[in-house]
Amino acid sequence: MYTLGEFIINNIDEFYYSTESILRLFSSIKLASKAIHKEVNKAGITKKIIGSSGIKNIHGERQKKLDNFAHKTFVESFKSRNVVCGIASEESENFIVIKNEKKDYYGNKYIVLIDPLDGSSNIDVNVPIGTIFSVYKRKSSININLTIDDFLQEGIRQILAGYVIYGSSTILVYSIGNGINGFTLDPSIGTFYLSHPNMKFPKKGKIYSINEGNYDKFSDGIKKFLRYCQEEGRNRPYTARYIGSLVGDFHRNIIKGGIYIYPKTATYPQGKLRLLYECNPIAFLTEQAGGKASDGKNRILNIVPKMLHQRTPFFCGPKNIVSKLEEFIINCE
Ligand code: AHM
Ligand code: MG
Repeated sequence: MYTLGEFIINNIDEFYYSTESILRLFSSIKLASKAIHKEVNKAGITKKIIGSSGIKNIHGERQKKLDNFAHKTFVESFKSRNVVCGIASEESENFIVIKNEKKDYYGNKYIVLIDPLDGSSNIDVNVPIGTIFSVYKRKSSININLTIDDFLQEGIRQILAGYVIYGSSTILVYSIGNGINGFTLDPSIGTFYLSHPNMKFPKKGKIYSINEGNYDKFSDGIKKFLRYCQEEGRNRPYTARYIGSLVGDFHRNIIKGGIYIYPKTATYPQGKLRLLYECNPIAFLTEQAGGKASDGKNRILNIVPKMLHQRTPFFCGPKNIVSKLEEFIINCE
């Protein structure tokens, strides 16, 4: 059974960029996710980590202690490995610049965008939560200051994307653009082992995942699509499953076959989810797993971002179901 480290080394030729860089990037991701795993697993027995931090984040949402812990842990972990020059996080209004103290050859060429703790509303109730990460090569030259343009890159330019789900077990799923693979943490020795090789969306998905409590706020296209999911038909009705954390819903849907839907609503006219650190990495994984990710009309990975915390409607899952949803949206305009 491969460990994550062995798997990376055995597949290193498929990483277009330097070997040293990917090892440093993964060293940061593994360490931070194990620290979060540890905190999540003792959340029930210590008040230190559950509940609100007492402050609101930049989106006006009440920040949980674990959001804050996860943000700080990832930032520190990337900082100490001299591979990343800038981090944008859901929990920070502006991007964070990281200086390469050692000024070594590897020279911190990479940009990380991260949702450190996705599904915050599930923290206190022992339901799966996750971390989502996305990595790019910086656009600007290494000798000048980072700019916002280094972060506003189309999703298609991601060189590494993935998530960690903290559920009944902790699983890290990633892609460097040659398929996607999942690794389960053995907490007794702190090692991730390959458990989900070459993950692909099943062709015949039967699940739809949406917050139907917002039904009255959906467009006619979405309402008609939901009706379609619920009708008798070929491979239908579908079944509804919604956790309320993108990572948890996506992880189930890729294994069992299903579509995740977060459309525009009256409350969120641009959609709720963030393009850069939620939708793009999940869209990258979706495509690598043979699926499709769309904002209803456009491929998510082709959207040119204008703002760090930009929102978008988001639909991802097996190609045929996502295409069907797009038909309903376009026909109802
Ligand atoms: P978060 O990153 O602040 O936790 O929020 C993002 C989450 C997604 O993971 C999830 O699918 C969605 O927001 C749930 O929203 P809602 O409660 O409106 O259904
Ligand atoms: Mg999130």
